[in-house]
Amino acid sequence: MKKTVILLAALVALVSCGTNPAQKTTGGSVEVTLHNPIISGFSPDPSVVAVEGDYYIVNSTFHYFPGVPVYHSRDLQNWEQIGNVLDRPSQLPLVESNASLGIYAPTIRYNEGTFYMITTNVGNGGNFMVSATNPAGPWSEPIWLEQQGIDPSLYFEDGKCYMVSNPDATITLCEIDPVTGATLSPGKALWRGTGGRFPEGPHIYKHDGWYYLLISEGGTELAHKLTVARSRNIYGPYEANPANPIFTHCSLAAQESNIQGTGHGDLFQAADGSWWIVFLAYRRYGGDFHHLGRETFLAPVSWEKGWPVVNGGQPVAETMKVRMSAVPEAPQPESIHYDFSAIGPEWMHIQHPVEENYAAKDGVLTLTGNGDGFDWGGWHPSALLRRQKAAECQFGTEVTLLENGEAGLAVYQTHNGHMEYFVRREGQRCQAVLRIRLHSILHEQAVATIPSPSARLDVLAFGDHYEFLLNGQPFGTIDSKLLSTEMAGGFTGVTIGPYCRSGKASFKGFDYQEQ
Ligand code: 6LW
Repeated sequence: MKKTVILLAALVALVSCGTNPAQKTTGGSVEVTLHNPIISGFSPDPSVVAVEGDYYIVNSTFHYFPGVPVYHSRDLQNWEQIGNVLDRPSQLPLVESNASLGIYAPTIRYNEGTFYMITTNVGNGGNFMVSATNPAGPWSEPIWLEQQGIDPSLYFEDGKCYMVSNPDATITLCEIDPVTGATLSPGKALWRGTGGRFPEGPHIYKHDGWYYLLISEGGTELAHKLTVARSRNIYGPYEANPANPIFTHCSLAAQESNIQGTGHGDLFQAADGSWWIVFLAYRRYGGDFHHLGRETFLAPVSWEKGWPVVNGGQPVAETMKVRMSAVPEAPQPESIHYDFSAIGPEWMHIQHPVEENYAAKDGVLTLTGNGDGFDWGGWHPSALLRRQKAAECQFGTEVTLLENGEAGLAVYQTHNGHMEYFVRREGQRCQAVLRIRLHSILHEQAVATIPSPSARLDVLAFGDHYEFLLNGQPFGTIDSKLLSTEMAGGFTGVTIGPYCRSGKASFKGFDYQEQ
């Protein structure tokens, strides 16, 4: 009788465990809810490395300084920015760089105690790599590499270091010296993909005695996809997976998804032996438009008949059930008041900052303008910009013009598409202005005379539009599609923050709150 009761209790426990929607346990792994993107906002071209339960992701940054953020996680869901790889001008020349030039896709790898990051600086030197013992930095000075093409990646094996990139739209491999960067073997053409345009983003992995070559094709827009080939020899010949593409949202199954442009991935094995991929995708708002940029997503990978399968062959979603060895904490919306006592690694500039134009003291940021705004040729605006990481959020500041000039908040996508919400002071005349630049159009959407050169400027961001508040009162509205990549171009995403184009201005902190 006693035995029956125990058995029954065990059965009830098992059944209730099995039906708990939040968490199911089998064979040492739990079913959890994964929230995508894992790194939101402008976070394209992710590459990942796993080192004993610590995971690091890097992203491309184009004309921004510092460049190539490094994010750390231990649970694959929550990622904290621990630094930037390229945080000194000597590592990152950005002469005349813009949102389509500069730092393209980086790769991060680890070998025998050293981290390596390899990438392309388009327009300022081409392919280079840097190294560090701590991924938070400092990273070395750049070593410039001979083999060109974009999206270089590294693969280490038996004391050798191989580099792949895509010169002449052909994935090409050579051996290099990781210390000097010297080329040690002639470039060997490996694969041109399955016929999609822009074969790029190559990575080499070894699994079960095969070398796998993962690439992206189709371009970084709607037709983006991941394809794979394999060989017993790193130099080839590579045979394409008959089931290519192994992942794309350019499909019937995913045509209604708000997540599109999936591609540019990097495979990795977690500490528990499970396989995953990080990749980029964008989320659409207000139709076929995206303004937050390409973001970093995660999906599980299985191996079937010797080939990697992403997410069981299914499209990904913003929340999805996956199996992990532990339940990660649900990510929390960010809510932060910056008093500028410290400038964290998330703050960026367009090209290199002119240091003497920035000062922070007692919770007040003071910016001095040098005439540069966000149009073409305004290469060094006095501006502190961070990623808008949520479609629905709110940000604001209190600005005071200390001299004649223009200063306020920037909502910046590219030199061709940006908004400024600012105070203009000209002698006794002070105005609040909401202005948008879209290619050849420069439009002042709202202008109001204000009694003093101070104003509280707040922006409420919704998926498809922005609303602007002047001293707490509605001031204007602008569609976010006008700042979308489809309209404004570039490879980036919206960044926001205080700026001063001319004169001198003080900012009483900066608030950023996600919904
Ligand atoms: C990047 C290329 C790509 O280097 O876009 O989506 C380019 N993939 O791989 C710029 O991000």
